[in-house]
Amino acid sequence: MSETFLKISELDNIGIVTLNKAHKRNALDECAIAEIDAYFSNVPRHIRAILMTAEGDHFCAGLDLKEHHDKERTAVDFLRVCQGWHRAFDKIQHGGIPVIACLQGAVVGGGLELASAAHVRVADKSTFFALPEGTRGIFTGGGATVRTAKIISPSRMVELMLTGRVLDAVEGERLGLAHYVCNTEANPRSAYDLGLELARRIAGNAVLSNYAIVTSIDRISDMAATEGLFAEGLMAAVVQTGRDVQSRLGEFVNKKAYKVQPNS
Ligand code: 1HE
Repeated sequence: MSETFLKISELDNIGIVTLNKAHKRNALDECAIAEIDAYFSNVPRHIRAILMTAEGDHFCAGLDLKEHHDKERTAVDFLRVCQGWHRAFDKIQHGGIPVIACLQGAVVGGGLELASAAHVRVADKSTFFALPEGTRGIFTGGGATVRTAKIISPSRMVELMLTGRVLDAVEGERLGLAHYVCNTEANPRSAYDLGLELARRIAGNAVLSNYAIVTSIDRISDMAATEGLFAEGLMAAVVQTGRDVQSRLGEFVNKKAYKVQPNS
């Protein structure tokens, strides 16, 4: 039986998606992208958050360079490859279910493009980020010019690509590539443990709030202010009148809800 790229499991209502080709540093070939697309096209209805993890010392080494080398693709072939990545990663980002990525080791090239599609990135201190495409004579094709540039700014992405500079976990956190750095003195938990705790917490939010958060904020940021404010109002009108609202706000009104506090 041939090995699959993704290992899928569940913990209660959390989907756990594990990149499972550690011997190739989880490099992304055409089958890997097809499996990612298939899972995120059809997430089981009871899943409320997804934890994306990876086997081995490295999250993902990006495009399978051997496959690309061996296939001798034409420009049209590779345009189709890119469109496949764009489709799959768009389903991660805009599928309506929060995705928490647990990172370690290399998060490079297409691996960074994959991580950039997740909504929360929790990095082990071993994590390093890079866009080595320039040094390999190629270009990003899995959405970095849109997603990663939005996170770190186009100017920083240009500099990273031109120089091939490698950022460590803390530098990545400073730029927004990681939201948390783990396995440190200040935060001794593993990235997996913290990622799972965050996934559970997020899964406890109202489904419609999570849907609005992960599908509308990024899109609204691409709109002009007038359209953005209108879209925000529409989204809020749907969410604020949703099924869960009366009971959740009732808890606050009846002084049974938690209070927002520092360090929570
Ligand atoms: C691979 C790949 C890969 C490893 N494609 N096979 N990405 C890169 O430029 C990163 C390329 N990889 C590396 O720099 C290193 O492999 C790592 C820093 C990630 C890990 O180093 P290390 O020492 O742990 O592993 P290794 O010995 O380099 O690799 C182990 C095996 O994985 C080896 O295969 P083997 O058959 O000799 O055992 C490697 O060839 C294989 N491997 N990375 C194919 N990327 C849509 S466009 C996106 C554009 C990009 O993503 S460009 C960035 C590509």
